Amino acid sequence: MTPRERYQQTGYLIPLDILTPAEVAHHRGVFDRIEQEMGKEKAQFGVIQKHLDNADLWALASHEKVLDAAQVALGPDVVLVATHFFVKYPDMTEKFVAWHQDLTYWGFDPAVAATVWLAIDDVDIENGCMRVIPGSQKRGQLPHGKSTRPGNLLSINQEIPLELIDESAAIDFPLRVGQASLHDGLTVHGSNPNLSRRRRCGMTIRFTTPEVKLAPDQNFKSSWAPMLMRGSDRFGRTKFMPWPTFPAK
Ligand SMILES: O=C(O)CCC(=O)C(=O)O
Repeated sequence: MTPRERYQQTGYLIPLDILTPAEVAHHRGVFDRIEQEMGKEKAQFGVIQKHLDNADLWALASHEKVLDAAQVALGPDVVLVATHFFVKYPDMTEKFVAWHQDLTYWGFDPAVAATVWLAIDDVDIENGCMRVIPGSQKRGQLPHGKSTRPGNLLSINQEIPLELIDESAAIDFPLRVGQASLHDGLTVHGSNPNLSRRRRCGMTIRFTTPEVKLAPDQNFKSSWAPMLMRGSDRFGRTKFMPWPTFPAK
């Protein structure tokens, strides 16, 4: 089975080796600096679209291997729309991510998207790595309500009603720093609290295709930043932003 066939069957691929050890060493301090400037409370869910003005985050969002992964999911023409960090700190043990499907509130037409989840720290069951329900993308869009459990990191506290999910089928997504997973925008996923003494940080890099008409995002309350990263646009539905430029270091 090809990686694309596996992705289409399961709704995900894991693990993908993205960063070399030298790249990991270079990027190790990048999020730490953002966290210091912003504070942990904000950094856990508030680092949104920073690849537009941070050269190091742009290097990650536009990394050749990240784009290769996006093409496995979406085909030759890929559009970067957003980046966002999910961070769970060891001293904030109630924080979790409720079961959800990314596309629910995105207003994409057609509903096509894929996310590369790049591990900024080592992530495992103990520190609350991501979990997915294999094959759940085939169920299409599921209803979402509000979680009654305190600590949901999702922006509008969304959650798929638990009676619609078979949690016993969930697969854990452990990764080493610099590795990534790839998941479909309709794959049901979430994550448990961080019960370790270690931070759990991941960068989501979100992609779609030029065919998709983008509505204003109802979720992050910030705009999509569509950029054509690979391939071409045969549809003319989206006004792409130019790639950001940064002064040479
Ligand atoms: O990092 C997590 O636990 C959840 C990530 C997530 O919901 C996403 O990548 O869409």
